Amino acid sequence: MLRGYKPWPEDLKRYYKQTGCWNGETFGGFLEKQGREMNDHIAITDGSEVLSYRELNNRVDQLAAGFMQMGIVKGDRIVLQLPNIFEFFEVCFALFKIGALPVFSLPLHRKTEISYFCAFTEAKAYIIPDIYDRFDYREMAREVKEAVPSLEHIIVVGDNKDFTALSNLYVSAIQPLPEVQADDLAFFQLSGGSTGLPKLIPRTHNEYIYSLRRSVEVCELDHKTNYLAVLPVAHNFTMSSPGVFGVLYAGGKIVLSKYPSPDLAFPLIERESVDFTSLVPPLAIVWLEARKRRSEDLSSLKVIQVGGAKCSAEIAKQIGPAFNCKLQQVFGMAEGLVNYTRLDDCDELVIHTQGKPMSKYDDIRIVDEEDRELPIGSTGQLQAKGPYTIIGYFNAEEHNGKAFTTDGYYRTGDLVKLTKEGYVIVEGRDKDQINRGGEKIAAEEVENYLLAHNNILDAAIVSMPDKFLGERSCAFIIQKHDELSAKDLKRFLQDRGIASFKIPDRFEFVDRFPYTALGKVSKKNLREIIIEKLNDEKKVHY
Ligand code: OOB
Repeated sequence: MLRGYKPWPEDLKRYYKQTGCWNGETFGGFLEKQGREMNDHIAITDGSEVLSYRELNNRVDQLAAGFMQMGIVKGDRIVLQLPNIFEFFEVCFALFKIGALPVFSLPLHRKTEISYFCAFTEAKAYIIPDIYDRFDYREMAREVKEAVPSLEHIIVVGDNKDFTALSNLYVSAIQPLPEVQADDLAFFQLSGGSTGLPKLIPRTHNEYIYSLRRSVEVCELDHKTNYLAVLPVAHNFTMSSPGVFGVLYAGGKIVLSKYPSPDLAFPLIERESVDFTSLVPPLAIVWLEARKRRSEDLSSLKVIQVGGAKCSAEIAKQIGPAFNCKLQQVFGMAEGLVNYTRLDDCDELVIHTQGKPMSKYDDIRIVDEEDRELPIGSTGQLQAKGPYTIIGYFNAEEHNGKAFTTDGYYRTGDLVKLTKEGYVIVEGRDKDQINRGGEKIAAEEVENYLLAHNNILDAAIVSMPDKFLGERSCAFIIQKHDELSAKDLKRFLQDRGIASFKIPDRFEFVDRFPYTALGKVSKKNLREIIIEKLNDEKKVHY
């Protein structure tokens, strides 16, 4: 058993098996089955090349053998940082088949985050593209390798320079592969986080495949589904709600778009008869605008999902009519619980709520600050437990004590209320996080990076409202000497190597912070200060 991983207790395991939620399938097992049953049906395309289910399964077997030959064994952690390309799937399923554990980082993560993921999970390998979005991942990998000597292999998709080429790892398949059980860990995802560095989310085959199966049912996917992946496939939304893994589970076709822009996505929708896709709210706004001036035939679209951040009713209203399809709101979290509006829901629910839990085994409650349950209709913190909601982060015992209640509920940090139909309306948040158009920023993480600057005495980061992204981030800074500029600090953070979305959009230099009665920095007051400032600036502007 991996140190730091707290397995599910036996009574819950038994319960979720008895209820049929956990059905004993593994990722390797279901791909194997699809390889046989779906055969020549296309599993993945990028609009020019295609891979059938049989080919995908064969290539996965070859790669699994290659990984084993290089010494990767069951239980090894492998940090994966791949964009929306075929190899993402081949690598994932090859690792699943041998029981090695991908750690899913995002293409925007940089050396600080990646070094931490590699060191924290004691990863044996790190898998990257050569260049993506004008960024050379091999250069970053060199620095990561220096910082994490335990890392044995850097594997590159494309031009490998002096690292291992993924293309050389497809060798003759060997059988039998190591035995992988449905209760085994399958991979790690990252939490959006609110304290310090992102926490790692451990996932077993059983629990995650249940969420796929249920998502496929709720979203009505089948082998005729053509799903367009425009957001990063390594994110939980695009991966499993129902996402690319859901599509493979249903036997449908994944259409990969490297970028979400309409220039790329709209022609793919037309060419591949895409009927289902997932967007974050800012992207929905971009697509709505593009729809007015572009001429592609998008009539194949049946469902557009919007999630990751609150979609305003104003935007939600426009999507169905503009694309002549259904809108589905998705309110989920990498830790588990996913809420969907249903495809036959009335407009009122689809436009004004964020859906209801996907499973009847999801157990949710709304509580006050003392964890006392509130009546329907009151706003409070959402807590959740269930067959695919984790019971603890990896190797984070102290944090787990705060993030989960003693009776096993995950504290989502979201402030919500329930409608009489049991649908969730997201009203706000009581976690120290900024949701920048779906990308999550843990305030404390970025504050700590800033505090490493020798001219910064204190830093506090809050959200500020933004018409397009919903929220942007604003850093309040107390400096030691009066000499810093926003530009200096942006450069400082960039040089440190962190994901660009975490770099504050705005810096405010102040002499002191407002404090609460308990002596903590009052982020509420800081948010009010910046809102007032933004309003004043607007007035000056007009
Ligand atoms: C998804 O997952 P994460 O882990 O990146 O972020 C989870 C958090 C939630 O706790 C909530 O604060 C926010 O993102 N959120 C939403 C939302 N969907 C997510 N807030 C308001 N409205 C929504 N529709 O973001 C995620 C995972 C699976 C499916 C969909 C989204």
